Amino acid sequence: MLDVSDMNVMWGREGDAALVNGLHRPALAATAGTLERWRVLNASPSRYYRLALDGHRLQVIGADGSRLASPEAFDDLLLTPGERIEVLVAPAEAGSFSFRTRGYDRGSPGMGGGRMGGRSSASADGQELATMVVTGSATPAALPTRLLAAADLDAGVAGSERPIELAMGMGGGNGGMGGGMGGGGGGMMSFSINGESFDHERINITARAGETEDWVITNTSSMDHPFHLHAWPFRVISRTSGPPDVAGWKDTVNVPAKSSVTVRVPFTDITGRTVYHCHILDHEDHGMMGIIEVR
Ligand SMILES: [Cu+2]
Repeated sequence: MLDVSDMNVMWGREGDAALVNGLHRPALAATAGTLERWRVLNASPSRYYRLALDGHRLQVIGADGSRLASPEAFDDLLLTPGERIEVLVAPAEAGSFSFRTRGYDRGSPGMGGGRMGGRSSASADGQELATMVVTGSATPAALPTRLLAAADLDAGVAGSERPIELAMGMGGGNGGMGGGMGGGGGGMMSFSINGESFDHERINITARAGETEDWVITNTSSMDHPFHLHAWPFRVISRTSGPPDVAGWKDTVNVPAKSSVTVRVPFTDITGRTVYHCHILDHEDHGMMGIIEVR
């Protein structure tokens, strides 16, 4: 097992290099006049990517769990750990275009009474991930206009509201009953949801099959957390902070520092027991996770 400092766990480890399909800064061949369809997954354990492609807009056609009703154009897109997007790119002229990140500040643990190790929290600022190499010259290919019936994106009406509080702390506790320790270090880190750190023998939330709930996810900490719910996709209803959301069914949503996001979750189709958690793996592994049972 790697020896990891408490502060590295608080930040969430990012590693030294960002790879695309296992390669460092690969070239992606494309032809002018032909649509490119990219399915992008953020498989990094902690790293945030605010994605942009020089000279092109990203035409989003899908998010985590579904298509959109029609393509939505973005100049850049924030993709946090666990999130997926599907985009169309319409190259029109020959050249090399950088697929890159732009700066994004995901906050900092902001506590512990000391230096943060001199690290910038603006993850991968301005880093090139890959290059799209376009040959030929042509008018851009037409985009599809209709992808999914609007009714398929309807989350209905919520019958109740459930507060979900994401908290982390160092050296003081935040009410997390289990203390949030994952072993090692001897520190006093705590990671909790609704005041409880993960316990595999405790069901934290019981919901009723067939009902729809609004989850008001509040992040009390000074850094972002990507919240992930297994099994039951949701729609983002509103947020108090952060870039606009894509309009599709989601299973992971970024909750920026000191802000809240409301998502609507229909508990339909299946019953059973699974988990929800922060998708920064160091946070999840140290307790920012809970068990939900729908019955
Ligand atoms: Cu987290």
